[in-house]
Amino acid sequence: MAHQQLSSLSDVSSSKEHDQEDAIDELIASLPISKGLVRPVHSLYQNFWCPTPLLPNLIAFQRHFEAKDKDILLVSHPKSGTTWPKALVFSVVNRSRFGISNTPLLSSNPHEVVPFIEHKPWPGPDGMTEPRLLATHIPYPALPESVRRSDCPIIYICRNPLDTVVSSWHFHLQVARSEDRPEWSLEEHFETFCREEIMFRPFWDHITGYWKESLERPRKVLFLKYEDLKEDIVGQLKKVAEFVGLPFTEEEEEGGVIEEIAKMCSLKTLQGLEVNKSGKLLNTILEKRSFFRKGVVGDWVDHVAPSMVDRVNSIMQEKISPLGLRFKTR
Ligand code: PAP
Repeated sequence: MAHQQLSSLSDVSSSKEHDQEDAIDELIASLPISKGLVRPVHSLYQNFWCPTPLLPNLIAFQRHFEAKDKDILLVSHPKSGTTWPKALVFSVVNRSRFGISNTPLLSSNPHEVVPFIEHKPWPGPDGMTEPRLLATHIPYPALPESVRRSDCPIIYICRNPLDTVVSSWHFHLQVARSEDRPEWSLEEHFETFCREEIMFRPFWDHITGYWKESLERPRKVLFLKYEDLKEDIVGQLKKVAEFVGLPFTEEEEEGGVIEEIAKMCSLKTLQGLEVNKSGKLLNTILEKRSFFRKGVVGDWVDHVAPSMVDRVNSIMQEKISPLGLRFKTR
């Protein structure tokens, strides 16, 4: 009898799940779509363009994720150098569990150690060791309610938009080659970027959403720039450690722990590890090595035409300068 009741209960809950899945499929099918070069299909969902195949995971995350105050969320716009802070934040947060000789970064790619929530079928973060360290490209207004309401810290990383375009072009060309899709020029890529109908865009709304929140709630959102990490990695690591409530002790500082973390997470070290030289990330078509390229600030100078620079500068003048946010693009 009890067994019968249980199985009818589980029938009810699985039929509810089916109904919910059907409702999500219907919702996705009703969204405006854009087809283009970079990824075959994007859908306009809650005012941002999302690669359509990621939407079921993303919506499940929005609906079911219950943030804990101890969670840490790492957010970025794609190709802002996210791989680097994933390794850095993981090392800072877990430094009492792992040293440089046994860090999981030696045997796993940073994207495996700190997963993107939208790449993981739900239940995403179940069974993760606390504090749970998660990443996403979702814009601020679309984060799950529980993330915005709770005290869980958010670390946002952004990068000079011109370097981001160049990095993104190289990355997506590699993906296209691996799928035997035709290639496209940087000029075409730039135009696609300006049209904004791809990859968690509009870009400027993404950045300013987190920037404004970091000004209003500095204990909730830490806004980092890739260029600042390059310029002063030790200072930035101290900032991150304080922000997540785990400041480096004097002993650690004197013992060179910060420099050790910086070296372990450097492009040179991570790129040189066997684990990052071949193979694909779980559940994706993405080559692990494609996340490591040059990592140079100002790489755009060798690629981008003056007309593109002028166009980006005038957009920045309008959209971000009034908010006190600047990138060096001259
Ligand atoms: P994602 O948004 O798909 O996660 P993301 O890591 O943001 O990718 O972008 C990769 C960029 O970060 C590459 O920049 P580039 O194309 O200009 O070279 C990559 O080289 C850079 N990168 C990856 N790991 C590091 C690191 N440890 N230090 C510095 N830069 C890094």
